[in-house]
Amino acid sequence: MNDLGRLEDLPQDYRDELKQHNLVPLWPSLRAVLPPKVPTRQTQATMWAYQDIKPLLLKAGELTPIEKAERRVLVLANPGHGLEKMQASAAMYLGMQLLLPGEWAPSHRHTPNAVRMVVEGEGAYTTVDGEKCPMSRGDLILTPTGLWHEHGHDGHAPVVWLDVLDLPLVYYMEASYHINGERQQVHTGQGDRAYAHGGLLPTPVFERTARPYPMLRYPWHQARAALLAMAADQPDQEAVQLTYVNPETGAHAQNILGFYALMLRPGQTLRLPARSPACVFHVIEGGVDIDVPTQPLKLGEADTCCVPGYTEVTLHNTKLDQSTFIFMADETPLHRKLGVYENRG
Ligand code: 1HN
Repeated sequence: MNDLGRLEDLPQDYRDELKQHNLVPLWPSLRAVLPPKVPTRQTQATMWAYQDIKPLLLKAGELTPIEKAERRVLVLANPGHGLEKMQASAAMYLGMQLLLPGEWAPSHRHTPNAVRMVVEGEGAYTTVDGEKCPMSRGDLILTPTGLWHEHGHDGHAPVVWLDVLDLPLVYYMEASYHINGERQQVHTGQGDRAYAHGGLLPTPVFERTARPYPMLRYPWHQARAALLAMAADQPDQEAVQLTYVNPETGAHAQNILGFYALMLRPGQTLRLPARSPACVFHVIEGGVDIDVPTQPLKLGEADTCCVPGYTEVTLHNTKLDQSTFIFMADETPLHRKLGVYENRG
């Protein structure tokens, strides 16, 4: 590879004149923005243990009333990006949110898309676009771009969930903003009931405008049962994996990030190919050792990690007598839409 000219090779008066006119020479920076063969990634393989997060989150519950926080969240920040950037990867934001019994997180809507993966506790609910979505461990609840959402808690113990947003991307695009609203009127009709059975679509006899997000809550008991049925149906199948999709279109449930549930059989080792998007893993049940080139990550129940794109990942179920269930989030829909998606095998 030929060496390109450096900035220091240029006379200072020429550099000063360029600067005055808001001009920059490309060649000294060309290799930095276009490195050979593999992109430079700030995203580092990083793990957040729930046992570290939980006491600090409960402490936040004592220190900061919900009225002073609106959303009481500790952000899972990737040190490779700088903690103050509050990003897990280039396009993904992760946060652990605490809601205490009786608390209320008021209604708002915003341009970034969000999902919640419930980590612990019973009795909380999120109302999204007028649909009241109860929250139980492992449930996935969508709050897609522009839809009103608010959280309440009628139970007796703290509830914690993992928020996954495409905030870093939407913010980078200078398209991130919110609007506060009134408490929503709850209507009847629940997507997880209407679309409870694969292959069977609700069919109105009169034309109705298609809703872009017909299913807002994906109960864990349904996803878990589907994984177990798949595993039993195809005992030789290597990867027992589901994608959370829009049941009307079969496309990814949201536009920018992809969401999946993965089951590892007892003791199973599964190699995932190097793909361009970064990926988040969160253990719903069981335990997994995750091998990436930089360091091994050991995840127990409720632990979360992020790995950069273009990285081969090997998962090993550390439980010999039980299956491990993992929630995954990645940037696949975004990469595919932009035409930069790669699977390097
Ligand atoms: C948000 O609206 C929520 O509604 C959680 O619970 C986390 C992080 C950044 C921006 C908006 C929520 C968020 C957020």
